[in-house]
Amino acid sequence: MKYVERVLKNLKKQNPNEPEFHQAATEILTTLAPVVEKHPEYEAAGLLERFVEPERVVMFRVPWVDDKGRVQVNKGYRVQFNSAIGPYKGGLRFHPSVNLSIIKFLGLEQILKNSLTGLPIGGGKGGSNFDPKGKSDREIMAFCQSFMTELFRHIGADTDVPAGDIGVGGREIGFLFGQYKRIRDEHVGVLTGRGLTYGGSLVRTEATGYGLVYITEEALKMRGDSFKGKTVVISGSGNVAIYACEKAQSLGAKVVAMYDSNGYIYDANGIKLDVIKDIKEVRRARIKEYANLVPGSTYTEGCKGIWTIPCDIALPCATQNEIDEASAQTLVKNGVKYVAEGANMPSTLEAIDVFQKAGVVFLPAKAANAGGVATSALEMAQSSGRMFWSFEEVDAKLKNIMVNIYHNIDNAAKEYGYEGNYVMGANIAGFVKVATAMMAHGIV
Ligand code: NDP
Ligand code: 2IT
Repeated sequence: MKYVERVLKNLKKQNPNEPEFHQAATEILTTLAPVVEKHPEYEAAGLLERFVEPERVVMFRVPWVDDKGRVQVNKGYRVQFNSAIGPYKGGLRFHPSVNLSIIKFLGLEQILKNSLTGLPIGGGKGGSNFDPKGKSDREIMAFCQSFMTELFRHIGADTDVPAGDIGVGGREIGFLFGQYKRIRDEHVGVLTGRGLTYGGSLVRTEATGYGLVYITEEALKMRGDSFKGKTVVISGSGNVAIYACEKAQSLGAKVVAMYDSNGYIYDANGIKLDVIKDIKEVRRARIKEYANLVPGSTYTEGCKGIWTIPCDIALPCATQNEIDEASAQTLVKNGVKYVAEGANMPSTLEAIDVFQKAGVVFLPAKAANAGGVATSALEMAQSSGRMFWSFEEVDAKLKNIMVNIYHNIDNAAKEYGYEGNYVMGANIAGFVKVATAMMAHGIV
């Protein structure tokens, strides 16, 4: 049996009941076969076995008291996956669906994503099955303080630097940072996505969505095309979706649909983003309200239908496995030309296959959404240097990073004989740097 197949088989056997982790590992390992064939020393060094095993997994109890005085208990996780090229770096997700499999898939992806940014950051991810929906600010604070009361001993500005993800935005990072600072008595860059008054970076809020559009713009440009006049469908209406919409609109695209976990809105005239921002960022309400506020728009219960809306460009920006094989087929039938993943692993393996066979330009998450973590690394650089860069400066660096990622994955795909296959290109380009560092470190 070939090396990658053996490692994958063992991984499934040793980590049963972790379907998301299996899915991410399958996608990654199957594309690395040509690399490990070229480098037999990797197998001799057990490199892949080490690559798929987290360096450390921390799981802990998070007790807190709700507004009715009842004790609640959640599960907390931090997976410190790989520190070969830098301190562990990756977001925290607060969502009721969170479990070890989901945090491990996100952590594995994060290793290669962070490598692609070209910056010195290793891979990690964490979170909790805590559901922030409907909670008061005091309940959010109580939960975040309890979460950090355990997490603080495992993280540090040069050890592990968490950030936001689903359910974790500026408010949560503020509470988490406040508690870390209180316990450790250190005002350091231990979290990114901090507020601008306490060490945060300009553009971090916009970075993932803007970066997604920058890399897609480069892919369009290399084909003599642009966002101008394109019809775009964006799933989700959170941090990534909102700023992807903002940048796509500024480049002349028409975004016609978005959703939250209850259903989607369709606005043939182009989505009014100020209305979405007010509903989602200010009032933390449901997207359904958009249809009452904007004449001519419609709301449909359920998420999946969004992929039946014809578009030139689809930007899935909500969650894993939101595009299955049937949705991919519908998108292709309706003429989609570009799919760029803002969310992590939003397309199933079968959906990716449909896009690639149909010749759709498919930009996988670890390349397409790397702008968020790249700007986190820029925040870390500013913290270390005790500096504060202008919006224009950070935005220009972000754009440059995304353009470089596009060409790196394009070149890696070509070098290995898979031109235009950006899943291959991203996995290979991301892996080679990590593998080289791991080899240099010996068996650790
Ligand atoms: P937010 O919490 O800000 O927004 C998440 C959005 O996705 C909301 O609209 C939410 O709807 C929707 N959503 C979440 N879970 C589901 C679900 N199970 N079914 C349907 N809709 C769902 O998160 P972000 O925008 O930060 O993250 C979105 C995606 O982007 C995630 O996959 C994340 O891992 C990825 N990502 C985020 C980065 C960042 O910097 N924030 C960086 C790189 C990737 P509702 O409000 O109803 O729950
Ligand atoms: O998936 C991701 O890359 C993120 N949620 C951002 C991580 C970070 O450390 O900024």
